[in-house]
This record gives sequence, structure tokens and C-alpha cells, in this order.
Amino acid sequence: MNDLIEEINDLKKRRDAAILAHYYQDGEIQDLADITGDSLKLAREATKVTHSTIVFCGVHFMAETAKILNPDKRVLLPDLQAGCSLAESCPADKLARYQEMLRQNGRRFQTVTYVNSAAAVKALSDWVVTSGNAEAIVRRVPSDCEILFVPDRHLGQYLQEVTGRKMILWDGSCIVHEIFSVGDLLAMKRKLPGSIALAHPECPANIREHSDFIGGTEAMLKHLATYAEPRDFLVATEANMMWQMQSKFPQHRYHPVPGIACACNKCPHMARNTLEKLRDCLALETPEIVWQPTFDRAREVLQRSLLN
Ligand code: CIZ
Repeated sequence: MNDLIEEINDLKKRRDAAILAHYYQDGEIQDLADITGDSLKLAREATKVTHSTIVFCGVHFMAETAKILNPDKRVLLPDLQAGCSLAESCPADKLARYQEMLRQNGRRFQTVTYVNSAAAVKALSDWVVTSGNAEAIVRRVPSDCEILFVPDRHLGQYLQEVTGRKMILWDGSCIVHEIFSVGDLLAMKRKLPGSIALAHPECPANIREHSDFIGGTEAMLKHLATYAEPRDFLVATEANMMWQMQSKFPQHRYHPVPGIACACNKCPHMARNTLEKLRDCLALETPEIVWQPTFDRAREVLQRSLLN
């Protein structure tokens, strides 16, 4: 393992590469990264990278976003098959047909798209949001327009609740956040009185309503920073997030909320990126995210939504 890490660090220098890693990656990958973050932070940081190559340890739409915002960089993704159930639920052709049907019915709307989507879908959108900026962007949509929110219906429902804006919701969901067990969450709260439940807004309403704090990963970290004394936190988001929590705030105890059918929730797509694949992609300079025709229009939307 130490040899592998040395090899990666050596290749990183030789390839003039910066490693960006999402909080949902295994701790050993986050440990090696130059920058860790949620997709909003990583998208913004990617635009400041001075190296010629970015190795993106995350899923496909995140690496694609890094490429779109930094066309001159070579962007590598250790496993090109690292996808996302939300992105899969919303193919661009299906969205285009749905938008057309709404227009034909005289509906005046703007499309607000969660970053967990393909570039071709972003290209059909007015706005792209992450869990970190969704509320602020939704508040920017003119009040005389309806909002078509794609693809996460749980995040959309949450945004309806906090902003009071009614939305037309796409029927997508995240396979990790959808399966937390409310029965187990309630049992954990009984077992650990005084514990604080943190839920991601991609979780369904039954989990959110029994949680003390709802927010994306960066918001969760900010919230943890408000507790000086050791506490018990029940965490309803991807289990690797606890590695970041533990490193930044080691005084607390973190307990993963189990899924309905498993002890904890790890994203199988994120798990495709391993140290070995990270080494290989640096050595072979592939797989690479290659510029696609839809990236031009997606770039306008991403720049307006994430960088301003
Ligand atoms: O926006 C992201 O990075 C995701 C997928 C989750 C979060 O809340 O950070």
C-alpha cells in the first residue's frame, strides 16, 4: 500500500497533475488528494488549478463538469464507468420531449437541474445547482416562471419546502440516499439520547423529518464546526463522508444511519475508483474526458450557475 501511494505521488509530479477528490471517495483516496470537497467546491477549485492535468476522483458528471469549466486541461477519471443513478434517470432526449410537451401546453417555466446529470441535460437547462447552492439559485428564478426541477425528486421536494416555490418534479432519486431506514434512525435516536441526526436533502421526507439538520456535505461540515464539546452524530449521507468529519472534527462520534438492506450506505459508483485505478490512469493518461458538442452550451449554464 505504501509503495502504491509513493508510486501515485511520483506519477502525479511527472504528469504535472492535481488530484481532486470528492468527499464520497474512500479515505485513502481523499488523503492523497490536493483538494477535497463537494461538487460545488471542486468545480470552483478546478478553475484555479495551475497543473496541466486534473485527475478527478469522483463520478463521471463531476469530471465532466471540471472539463467543461477548464477546456484546456486534460481531465482524467480513474474509472469511466463511475456513473450516478440520478444522472441515469434523466436522459437528455426524454427531458427535451418533456420540456416540449410543457411548452405546447402553454407552460412558462425555467429548468433547474441538479449537478448530478449529464452535460447534454445541463445544456437543456436554465440553471445547474448543487446541494450547496440550490436554495440560492431557486430564489433567483423569476416568480412569474414555473420551475421544472430535475432529476432528484427528494431534493426538489425539500427545495419546495424551504423556498415555498412550487415545482414540477422529475421522478429521479439517489440509490444511496433513498434507502436509509427510518426505523433504524428512530432506534438510534432512542439508544443515543442527545444525539444529533444529520440528513442530506437527497433523503426522502421520512428521514428528513426526523433529522435535526438538513444540508449538503459542506453544510454538514459547517454545522459540525458549531459544536465544541464531543457529541454523537447520526449521519444520513454516503458513509465515506464520515472520514472527512472524523478528520476535521475528531472530538465527536459518528454513527452511520443504516440502509434498509445494508449496514451502511456507500455509493457503488464512487467505489469504482480505487488506488490501483488512480495509479493506472496517471501512468497511462487515460481514461480521459473528451470534449463533446453539448459541452459548449453546458459551459454557459455552468459558469452562470456555479461561478457567479
Ligand atoms: O454536491 C455534491 O457534491 C454531492 C453529490 C453531495 C453533497 O452534498 O456534497
